[in-house]
Amino acid sequence: MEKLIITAAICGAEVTKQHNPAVPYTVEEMVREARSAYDAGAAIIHVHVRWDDGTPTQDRGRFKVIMDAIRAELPDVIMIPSTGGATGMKPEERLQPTELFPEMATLDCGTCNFGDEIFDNTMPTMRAFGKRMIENHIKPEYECFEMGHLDTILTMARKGEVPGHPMQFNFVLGVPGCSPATVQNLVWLANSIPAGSTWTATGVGRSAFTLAAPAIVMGGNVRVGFEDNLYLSRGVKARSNGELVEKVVRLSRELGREIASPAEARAILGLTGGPNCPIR
Ligand code: KMH
Ligand code: ZN
Repeated sequence: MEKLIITAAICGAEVTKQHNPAVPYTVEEMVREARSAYDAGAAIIHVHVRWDDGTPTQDRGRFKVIMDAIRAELPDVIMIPSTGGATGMKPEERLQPTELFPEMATLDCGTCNFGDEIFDNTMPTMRAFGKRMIENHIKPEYECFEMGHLDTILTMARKGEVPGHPMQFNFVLGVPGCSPATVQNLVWLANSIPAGSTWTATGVGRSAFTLAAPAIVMGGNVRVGFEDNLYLSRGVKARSNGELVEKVVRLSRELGREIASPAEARAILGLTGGPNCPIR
């Protein structure tokens, strides 16, 4: 089995310092959280950005400042900026990080309920995002929140509307209103992707580690971080993203799977850019 790739979603767009005071907003806080996750074993940082007051933004300039600062601190880390942003944002606003030519970026695979909100990803939106990623040579991480999202994106890949083989999927399970974080759902999704693809499991909230454990055993990869989970265990808030990553590392080692470095993760994911390519 390949080594385990751990992604840290250090910030997200929905959680705030009221939920957990360690949620990062400023450039310095983002670098601090990226460093804590990296030191604990994360090869990938999933990047959302905020203004200093915590407001989520997809502003290209803010992404550049924050990704440059993380790159200066952690030259080899893989960054996956979000094109999902926050619910309610318009497609053009969301696409701004792709103008920085990152190695990878998220591509969300369909519309869904998202708590009390609607996360809007119409077919024309997804076609526009796929076209941009093909043009800018960005490998998408296909975010599936619903079982049907997988079929949608596989059909689009067959038509050449989004980048194809080898595809990287992130099964984000447990968002209120979307597919629940069950082992059955994870098994179905992992068994439904094309041979040679890679996948990651993200269990939202209390499912973080109960979804991580089967993903580790099944040969998938794992995402944790404040975007998805604020607690280390029942009633115990994580003091950093690094603490969440450390728990995944412990689980993985107990289960006999080693942790991938960024260079090893690039090889597993088929990323062709060198460590310094992300922002050209
Ligand atoms: N904030 C969510 C509405 C992504 O990064 O691509 C969407 C999200 C997905 O976080
Ligand atoms: Zn995200």
